[in-house]
Amino acid sequence: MGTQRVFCAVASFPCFFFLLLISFFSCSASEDQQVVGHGYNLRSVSVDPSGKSLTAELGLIQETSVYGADIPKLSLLASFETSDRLRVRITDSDHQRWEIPQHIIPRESQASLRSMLEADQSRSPLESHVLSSSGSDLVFTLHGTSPFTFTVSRRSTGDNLFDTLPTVVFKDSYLEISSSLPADRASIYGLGEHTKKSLKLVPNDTFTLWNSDIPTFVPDLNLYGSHPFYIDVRSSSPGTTYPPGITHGVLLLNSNGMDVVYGGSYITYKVIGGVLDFYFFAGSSPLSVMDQYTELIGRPAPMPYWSLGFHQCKYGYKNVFELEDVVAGYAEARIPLEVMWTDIDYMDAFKDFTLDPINFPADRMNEFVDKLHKNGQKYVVIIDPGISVNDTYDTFVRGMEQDVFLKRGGSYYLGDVWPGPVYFPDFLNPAAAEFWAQEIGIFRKTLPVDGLWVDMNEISNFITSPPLNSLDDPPYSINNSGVRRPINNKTVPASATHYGNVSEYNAHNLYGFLESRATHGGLIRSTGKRPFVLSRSTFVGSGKYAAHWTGDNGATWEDLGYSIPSILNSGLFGIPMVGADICGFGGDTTEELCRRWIQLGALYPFSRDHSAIMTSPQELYVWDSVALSARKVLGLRYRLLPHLYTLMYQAHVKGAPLARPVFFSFPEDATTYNISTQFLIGAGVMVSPVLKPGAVEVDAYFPKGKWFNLFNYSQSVTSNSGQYVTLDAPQDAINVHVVGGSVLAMQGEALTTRSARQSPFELLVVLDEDGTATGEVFLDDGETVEMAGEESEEWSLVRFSTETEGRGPKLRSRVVNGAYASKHRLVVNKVVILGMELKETSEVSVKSLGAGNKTSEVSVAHQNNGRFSVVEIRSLSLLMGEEFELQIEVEA
Ligand code: MIG
Repeated sequence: MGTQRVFCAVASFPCFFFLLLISFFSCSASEDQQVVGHGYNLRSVSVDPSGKSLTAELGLIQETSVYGADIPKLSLLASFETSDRLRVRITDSDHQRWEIPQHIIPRESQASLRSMLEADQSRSPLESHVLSSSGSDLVFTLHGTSPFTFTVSRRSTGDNLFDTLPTVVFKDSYLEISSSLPADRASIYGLGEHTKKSLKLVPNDTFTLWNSDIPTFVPDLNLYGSHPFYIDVRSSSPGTTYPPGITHGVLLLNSNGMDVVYGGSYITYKVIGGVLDFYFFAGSSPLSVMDQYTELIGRPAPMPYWSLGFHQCKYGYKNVFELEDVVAGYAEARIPLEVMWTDIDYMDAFKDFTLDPINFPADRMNEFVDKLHKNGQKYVVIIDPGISVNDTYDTFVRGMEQDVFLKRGGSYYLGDVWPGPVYFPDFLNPAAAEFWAQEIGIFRKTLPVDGLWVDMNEISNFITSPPLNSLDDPPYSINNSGVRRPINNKTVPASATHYGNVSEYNAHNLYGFLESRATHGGLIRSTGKRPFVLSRSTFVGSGKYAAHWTGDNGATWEDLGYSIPSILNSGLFGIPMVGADICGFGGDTTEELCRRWIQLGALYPFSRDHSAIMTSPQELYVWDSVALSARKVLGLRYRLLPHLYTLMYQAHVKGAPLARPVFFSFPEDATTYNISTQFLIGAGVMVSPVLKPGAVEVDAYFPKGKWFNLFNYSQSVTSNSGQYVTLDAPQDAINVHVVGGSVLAMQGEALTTRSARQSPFELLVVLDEDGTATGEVFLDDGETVEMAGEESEEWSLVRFSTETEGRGPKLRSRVVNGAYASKHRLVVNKVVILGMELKETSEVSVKSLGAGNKTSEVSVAHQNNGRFSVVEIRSLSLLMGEEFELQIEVEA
């Protein structure tokens, strides 16, 4: 193992690649045996008098011969937890099984289930049973008695959303359930984490969920996170009148390893433990599914304002001087750099919470971080879960004293990662979270880092330990690594035991979540501020605590393209703060690829350049042409910061992703369901990047609306019913368009978010065909732990709307909370209106009503043969915290 680690340390990328190749040749996939269960019959049903829940007893019809003994009696509970959320849970009637602890995803307890059933033995089986709560569009129906099936259907359309097959299998280590799907009308998204070329799932694919340190540059394999969640966007069925785009969500809340087979006309879950605990989210729009989903799993964490700035990282920065050089390189090139990062290189022998005394000495590092802070910049470092087993290492000694490490067979489990032999903190143990918070606190006294990056938390392990018991070798092999590799491969073995006697077998997929939570909590305790945690491994609900990056991509054009489905998926999983390593992690990038990548990456929610050790430099100033694009597109990003931050607020309060699939705003346009190469920022800004070498044009789809180029406000496309347009995309440009109907809050361009925030606001009002537009801005200090929390009044939310009647558009603001804006006297000094149709000779004047404004100077610029005009109103001084109206008057 030692030699392999040395090899990895020298060149991590080739190492992954090499190991992967080896594995393809040395293992062959075992047959995917199709179990056809005989199902269960319905023995009794009872409906709660409230009509909100139904329980049923199920009995095994006939044993099947593989994967162990069948469980004879099952209990089913269907309940409306809210009017938009239906839960269907099936488990063993007689024995308690592993379920995700309440402290991870708090939810309604099922303790009363058995007593309800036991209390009434007199019920007889029914032919069919329906649960439909008057407030809900979802209907649950039990069908048949032997075997039973169930459907979840939509009342308003009569559409079957989930329609189970009679072949349910329920064994100790193997559960299987299938639903048929309307192959021609269901568009499915989600089920991650995987690298896929297409955002929409393509039929006849198996989605394996088992957190693994497998690089992102290999498509289709199970990656770092597990999210057994999908959304299903339905096209209209022939003969019905309801519109396309009606969307629902389905979560199987289960942390065990699984294969999910999507066959187009069916979906099959093959799960190696836990219970069948389904949640159906009624939608009916993609955004309302996200609201309902994150209401259950937890709202995305607010991120500090600074984290929306640009980040630079590299594995292999050798010393503090190199860090200083990189920071200076950005300043000289006048490219925004908000956050400098350091990978494992800074540590003393790869020990967490230490500094290499030679290359990253504490005094010099403090000077460095201090200088960053004075300049409005931040510093983030990596930590790995494995704690070096070393009696002279204080963190290890304290961890031993506090007994926080993961065990196996009665002693601590010994893994092997960068520092060599390690123990892993068992984050299911509250004492481990406490230990972690303490260590973060102690380390931050040595060096006041602003955020933490938690890597390798799948858990990645350089060794595969031999099996100890049956947990290490379950009867059904999920398709780990695409070759049904053992679940113990390069991770902590399944037979390891966590706090509370929970097996790693059950908790494996939760580790990254738990480490993120502990790190988030530790940072709050140490800084008193809103934390920034970046985690590689994730699970359902990780967005509550962490941002995510897509892991080890390659510096290739394919990987540039994959980044779009990957970031959009993370948004669907409730982790909207996400990005891919800009310019590519593994291998040497090229000038052209890096240029196209920063054009796209400057518009990722989380925008960070990162690369592997030994790769050629790819900081944005390395090539002049890359620097030029960086200044241009990061310039737009920084001007859009108030808008991005408002999107963060919308993510936090209702789960809306920052980066969204195009169909999120245009669900009634079925062409958008297939788009994987464009995306939206928020509701109305569309990004159409170049993803191919040599290309200077891009074919972009424009859903219905008036679209304006956001860089120069030229009117680009009026799309009456949705159309493809070939756009110019010269080497230095990316196409970003804003659609009519939007009001965007913007500020000035700057090199840091701190100085951008000191500039006055500008409102960009983009009129739709009816002359209307809406938008909002959320403001606070960007670092208070809670966003718009109950104990603080120090925030603002202002809504804008424009209507056009008579002589011209009228823009008005509605202040939901003006406290923060008023206290800081935030001012709008410019309003730009796009989409008015003026003659060359038209005279435009402005009347302002309400707050604060005295004089204003109006200028009108005409573009596109005078058909669409850019009306710019300057020298305003409208107070953001008070309501105002601006009436634009046009004299023909
Ligand atoms: O074994 O810390 O995905 O971003 O640079 C590799 C070194 C460990 C993997 C992360 C990557 C990081 C690298 N890490």
